[in-house]
Amino acid sequence: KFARELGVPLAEVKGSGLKGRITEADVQGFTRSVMSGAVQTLASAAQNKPAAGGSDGGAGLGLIPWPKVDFAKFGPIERKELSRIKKISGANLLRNAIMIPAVTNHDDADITDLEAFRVSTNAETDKSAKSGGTGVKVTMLAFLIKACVAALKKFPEFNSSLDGDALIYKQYYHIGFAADTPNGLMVPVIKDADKKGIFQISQEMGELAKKARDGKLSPAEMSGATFTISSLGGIGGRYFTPIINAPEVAILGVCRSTMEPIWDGKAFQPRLMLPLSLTWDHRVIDGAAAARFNVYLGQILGDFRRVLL
Ligand code: CAO
Repeated sequence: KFARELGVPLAEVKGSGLKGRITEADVQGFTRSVMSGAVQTLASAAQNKPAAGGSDGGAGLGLIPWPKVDFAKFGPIERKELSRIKKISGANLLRNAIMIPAVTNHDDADITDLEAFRVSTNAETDKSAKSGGTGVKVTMLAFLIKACVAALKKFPEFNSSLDGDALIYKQYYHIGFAADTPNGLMVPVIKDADKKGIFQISQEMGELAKKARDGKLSPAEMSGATFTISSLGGIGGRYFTPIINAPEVAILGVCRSTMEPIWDGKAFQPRLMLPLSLTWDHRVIDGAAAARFNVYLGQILGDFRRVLL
C-alpha cells in the first residue's frame, strides 16, 4: 500500500527481508535513490527515449509522480470534480505550457487619447440609442483587436503556425479572446476581424461572451483563431504571463489601465497607460521581433491614424 501511494514500481525494488521480501525501508530507500537521481525507474527510462520524429507528445519528461497527500489528515476538506471545460482547457494549457519555449515581453501603451475617443463614442451611442440607435457599447478590447490586426499584418510571423519544419502564414485574421465563465475559461473567436469595424466587433464580442457564459458556444465559434487576446482589464492587475493557445504562436495579455506621470522631456504629464504582456513562441519569433511588435502596437494604440500610413 505504501509503495502504491508513492507510485513505486515494486518489480524494480530489491527486497532485503526474509526470502527477498520487500520491506517499507526498501521502498523508502528506492524512493530516495530515484529522487537523488542514482536510480531511474524503467517507466521513466522508457519515457526518456525520444520518439520517432522528435515529438513524443510530452511523454518523455521523466518527472517523479505527483505528490499524493491525504489532506484530511491536516484539516477538514471538500472534494469537487473539475468542470468539463476545466478538464479540457487544463490538458491544453499543460501541453502548451510545457511544449512551447515561451517568452513574455511587457510594455505599456499610452491610451489617453484613445480612451477619450472611446468615452465620447459611447456618449454618442447612448444619445442615439434614445432615438432608436443600436446602443452597442464599446470597450477597450475592441480597439485592441483592431490594433492587433494591424500589428499582425506588419509582423506576419505572429499570425503563423508551425508545421514541422515549415511555417504556415495565414492570410486571414481571426482573433480569439479569453472569456471568464462560471465553468472556466473559454476562447470565442472573432472571425475576419480585419474586415469588421469597432461596433461590429463589440457587438459580436458581447454576443459571444454571453454565449460563453451560458455554455452555448458552438465548436465553430471557438475554432480557427490565428492570435488570442486575454484581457483582465475589467478586473485589475498589472502584468501576467499568458499561455499561448497552440497552434498559435503568440498571445497578448492586457491588464487594467492606470493614470501615470509620464515625462515628456520637460515635465511629467498625467497619461493613461495600458499594461501589455506579449507571450511568444521562441521557435518562431525572436526577442527583437517581439519588442518591435509591442512598440508598433503601442504606437497604434497611441494614435490609430498610424494604421493608415
Ligand atoms: N483598463 C481599464 N478598464 C478596463 C479595461 C482596461 N484595460 N478593459 C476593460 N475595462 C473596463 C470596461 O471599460 C468596463 O468598464 P465600465 O463598466 O465602467 O464601462 C469594465 O472594465 C468591464 O469590462 P468587461 O470586462 O465587461 O469588458 P471587456 O470588453 O473588457 O471584456 C470579456 C470582455 C468577455 C473579455 C471579459 O468580460 C472577460 O471575461 N475577461 C476575463 C478574461 C480572462 O479570464 N482572461 C484570463 C485568461 S487566463 O486564465
